Amino acid sequence: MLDTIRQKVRAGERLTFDDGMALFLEPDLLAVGQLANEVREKKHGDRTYFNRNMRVEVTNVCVASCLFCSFAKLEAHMPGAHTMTLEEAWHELEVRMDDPPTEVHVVNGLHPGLPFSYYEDLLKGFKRIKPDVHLKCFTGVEIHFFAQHYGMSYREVLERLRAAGLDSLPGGGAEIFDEDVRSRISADKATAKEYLEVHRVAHAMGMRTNITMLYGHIETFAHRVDHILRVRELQDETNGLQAFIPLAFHPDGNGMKNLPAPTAVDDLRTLAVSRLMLDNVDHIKAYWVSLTPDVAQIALRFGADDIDGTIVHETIYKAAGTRSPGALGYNELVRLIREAGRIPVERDTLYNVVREHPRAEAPEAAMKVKERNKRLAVVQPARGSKEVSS
Ligand code: V47
Repeated sequence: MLDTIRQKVRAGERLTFDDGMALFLEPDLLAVGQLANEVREKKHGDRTYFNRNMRVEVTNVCVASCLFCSFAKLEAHMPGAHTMTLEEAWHELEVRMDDPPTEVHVVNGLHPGLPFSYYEDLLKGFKRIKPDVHLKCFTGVEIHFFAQHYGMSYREVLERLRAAGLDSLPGGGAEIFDEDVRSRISADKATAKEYLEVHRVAHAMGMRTNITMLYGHIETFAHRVDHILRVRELQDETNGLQAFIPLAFHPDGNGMKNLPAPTAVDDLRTLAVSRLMLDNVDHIKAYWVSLTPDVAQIALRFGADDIDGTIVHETIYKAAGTRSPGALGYNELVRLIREAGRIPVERDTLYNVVREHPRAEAPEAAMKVKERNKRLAVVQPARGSKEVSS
């Protein structure tokens, strides 16, 4: 079966639902990865994208009770519930103006007690501080909630937010589109149809968006393939998607805490299958916060061409028990990508190149090992310590 799929991919033929299933069931993970890598290299060569971004989660108060969420609090008075004042939210950007991000990414709970002007003022304030910052804010689920809660159409919500400074939508809230799974893990928020319609409207207005997929909980491979195909269908229609982002489920502190987290093999396979199925989406993102930097680095050989950014202050995955650090420095991201044998390309949110770094040269890397061993010999002369050979 893999041979047939390989031929189809090389001939530029589109893969079917059955092909997607076969890729998920193929025991030879490396063969699947290699095929995805071929497609990735055809599209992007060694180039690997990242950006200088920061996350702000202004409120975790949320009327929805998603089974996978460890972040939300149902009511504002509950312990651990927080909502930033506008000044607190703006301060997050103000304190980073020495080394400013090019993107602010905002994701929130669905707070029932804030006026719509809070969100408009939030965006205006960020732009006042840094007029050229890209505001990638509010998931399709949040936009649907705003429309319902404040009595507007999706287009009206998006137009008002765009007038206040919104530039694009992040991909959160997609979870799994299959209606049965969705009704079990997140029954009380935008349906798959509504979520996709928000993205359709945003694209019609010329806004770019991302879409995610939350995998590794109660869904099956068939649900994942179905999800990916719905993304492909929307992209055929609108061509407004920039990146697809598979998100690995983290079980700590939520309603599915008894489930094991997906393994690295599952992570790499899911990224590879996404790359192979989504022939019309330019970028597959290996979100290092969800995967850990180590797995994200390997993912750059399994179809992924983007690793997300510096992040700075993430709370959703922290609450769900991620082993990833809360932030990665710019140089750490560059090193991570270089050591994977790729070329680090700093991008802005719309994938315009900000800076392309040179690739690592093998002799240089070897020299570094020798240099480090010399230093180790100096700082660790302790009894019983072993020589590190280079
Ligand atoms: O919508 C919540 C997911 C999303 C858990 O657009 C969880 O560039 C795993 O949307 N385990 C928010 N996942 C993050 C997000 C995102 C991330 C990176 C890049 C982009 C982008 C968007 O996180 C939520 C939800 O699907 N999530 N809880 C959990 N326990």
